[in-house]
Amino acid sequence: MQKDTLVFDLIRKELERQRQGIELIASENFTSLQVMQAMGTVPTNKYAEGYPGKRYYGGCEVVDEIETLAIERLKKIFNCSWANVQPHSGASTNAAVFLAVMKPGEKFMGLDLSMGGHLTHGSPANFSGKTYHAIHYGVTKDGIVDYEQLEAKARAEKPKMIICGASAYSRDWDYKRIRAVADEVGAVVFADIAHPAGLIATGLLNDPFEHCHIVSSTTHKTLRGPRGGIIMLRHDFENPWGIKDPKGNLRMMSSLLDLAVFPGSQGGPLEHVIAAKAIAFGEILTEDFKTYGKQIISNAQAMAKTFVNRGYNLISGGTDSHLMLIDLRNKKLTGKKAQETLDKALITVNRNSVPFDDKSPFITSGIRVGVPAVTTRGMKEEHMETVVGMIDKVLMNPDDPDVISSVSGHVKEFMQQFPLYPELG
Ligand code: DSN
Repeated sequence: MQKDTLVFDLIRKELERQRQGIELIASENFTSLQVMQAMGTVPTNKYAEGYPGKRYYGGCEVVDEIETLAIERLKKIFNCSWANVQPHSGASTNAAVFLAVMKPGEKFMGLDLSMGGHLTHGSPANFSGKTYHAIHYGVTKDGIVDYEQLEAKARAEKPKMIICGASAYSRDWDYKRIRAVADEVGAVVFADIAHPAGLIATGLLNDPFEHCHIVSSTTHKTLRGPRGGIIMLRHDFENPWGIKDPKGNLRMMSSLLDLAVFPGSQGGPLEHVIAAKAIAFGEILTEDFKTYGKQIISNAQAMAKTFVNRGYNLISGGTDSHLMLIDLRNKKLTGKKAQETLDKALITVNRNSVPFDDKSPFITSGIRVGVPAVTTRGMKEEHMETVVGMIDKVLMNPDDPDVISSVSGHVKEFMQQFPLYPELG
């Protein structure tokens, strides 16, 4: 068969884009070569609806071994008793958790999208906000989760589920405090750790599993695996909320969640991606990954300090994790303008609403900046100063093509010291 050069040329072009630029999107990372290689392999040809040992198709004995390996490694990372590695993405992961726990129209609570939350935590544009009754908590003027508001709303509204977790929030979570109020009102606590999972895996942030009933994550952010999702329970439990499966039977929480992934919301699992997840989970269990996690935190701290020293307004004043949210209003810039201008200089960030934003989500007043990808490229604390220096130069001269072109030249030269996939030639 003739090689589809059109597509492969575009893939090559994307490789060059990733190599040349400074990748600061907080949710992105660069997997190892073996994780990528596994994704392009033969399990993609296999249907395997069901779970290891309980499939609806023949010929599943090998993918059973792959999936079991992924599950066992994941359980070891987070010291869990049960895990599901089949969700195709973060959004489908969360859809399955909703399906397992909630009936349409029931009430739940999550961090407001405009305050750093995620679409699947109750945005009116998302299945979570359309199918269920979403109420929200926010952050204080200081940019910290407003736990008092969360508690007051939980007591007044008695939601069935409280979600902790965010997409654009730089501080650690007080899971214990959320569990305490959830116990008072009889709510399920669901932690979506898609962003900080790699830092939790390495013990660098609070452990949500100690206090949350259900934990989900993506696998492609700080966990540095393939694009996908996972759901975990530290301890399986008979659900005290009387939640029943579609046939009306009371079940253990693990069983409700398994049913909600398949057949509840997905069909055939992506076993080639699960193979890549197994490889990534193996990498996470190494000492090298612990070093990586520590370097992420050191780099984020160094970057945050440099931004603050240059007069940037960081929401909450800094970060505990891998990302920071910057309010650009004192710099007379919108998030949109900043993102587009930085793109021209080969520096990739995303515009982001900041708490109490007066601009639309399409324009925004802020940008979100994260260091997992540049840390994978090998950057250390001292490089953060160079990177912030380049960002500052662009943002202070957003309409000067000469400055932008000089910075993009500098970026290309600077990034040559951090090779990406040299094996790919
Ligand atoms: N889109 C992801 C992020 O950038 O945080 C969340 O799903």
